[in-house]
Amino acid sequence: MARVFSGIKPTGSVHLGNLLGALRNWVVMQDEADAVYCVVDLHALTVRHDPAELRAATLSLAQLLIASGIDPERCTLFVQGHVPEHTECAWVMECTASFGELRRMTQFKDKSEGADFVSGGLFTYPALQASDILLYDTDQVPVGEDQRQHIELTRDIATRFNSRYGDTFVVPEAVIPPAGARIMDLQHPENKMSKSDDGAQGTILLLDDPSAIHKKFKRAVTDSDGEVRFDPTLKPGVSNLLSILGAAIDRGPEAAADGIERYGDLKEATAEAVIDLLRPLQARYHELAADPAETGRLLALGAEKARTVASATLDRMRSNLGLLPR
Ligand code: ATP
Ligand code: LTN
Repeated sequence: MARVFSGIKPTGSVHLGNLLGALRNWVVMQDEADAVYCVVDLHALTVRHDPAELRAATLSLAQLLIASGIDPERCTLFVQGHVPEHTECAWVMECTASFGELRRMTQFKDKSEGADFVSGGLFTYPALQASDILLYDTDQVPVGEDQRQHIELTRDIATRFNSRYGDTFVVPEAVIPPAGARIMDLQHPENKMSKSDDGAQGTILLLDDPSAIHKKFKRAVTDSDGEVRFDPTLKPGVSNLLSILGAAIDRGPEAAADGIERYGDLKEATAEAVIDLLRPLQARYHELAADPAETGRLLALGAEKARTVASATLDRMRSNLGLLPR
């Protein structure tokens, strides 16, 4: 069975784009592959953060993943900081990547430009990400388009390491969903729905209550021609609503338009479908949130499973590198 690995950062609130574009796919993959999913808390340290917020966001993200259908029994779900092999391997990844490769990463350029403090960790971030992936003999990495460059670098690091020190790592592939899997902002349908616009009217958060969801859809930007039709280029706002409605009721965006003639009805139908989609998820989340010790137990089991795989890869890596056995 193919090994799948993906990670999500505990920064900002999880939104409908994350669910429809990534998490739903993670849920499907846990039955089709040997799936390993990680809340990458160490990656959240590359920029200034508030410790209490990080602690709460890490726990809450793990609970949201479980509430979305990620089942710790059917996959491995863990927190990056619980598996020290990641940081040990990351040093070797840093020594295998070149300065020039790390400097060319567009995420580093975007996040460092104009920032008043740029940490060394922001620069070496992709080396830690490579260690996340390579420690698990990963075949496939489901990610968004924005992560393509980091996965390419991971492949280059694995290939270089293997040719210098002998076959050690599996060279992974990125699995990027088709363009249709991009959910756009309800107020600015030319931009993707994003965590960075936390609380904004254009972003539906997974924990929004029904009245907030109704309000946000009611105010969603459409256009002035009045025709309900799927055409992302000419009608980005209406098409985004149709994509969301279609995804929520498991139909294509064109089929979702069937029988809907007015924009008001489209917004209402989409809001209702999203509320129905999120209702069981929110109920499960609130149950889990009431018992943090249970989530802690599940994450500890996940970390144990993860360590078994990661430590075997690390031993292989250490031995091939010429480090004395310990
Ligand atoms: P930020 O807004 O801070 O860039 P993000 O919302 O993109 O964050 P990530 O943690 O980078 O969130 O991404 C988690 C996963 O969700 C990734 O696989 C990403 O491709 C996917 N994703 C994020 N936004 C969308 C969206 N609008 N539509 C579809 N998938 C999305
Ligand atoms: N950099 C990714 C998060 C991430 C990740 C990973 C994704 C960290 N480690 C390993 C896939 C595999 C992001 O910003 N979305």
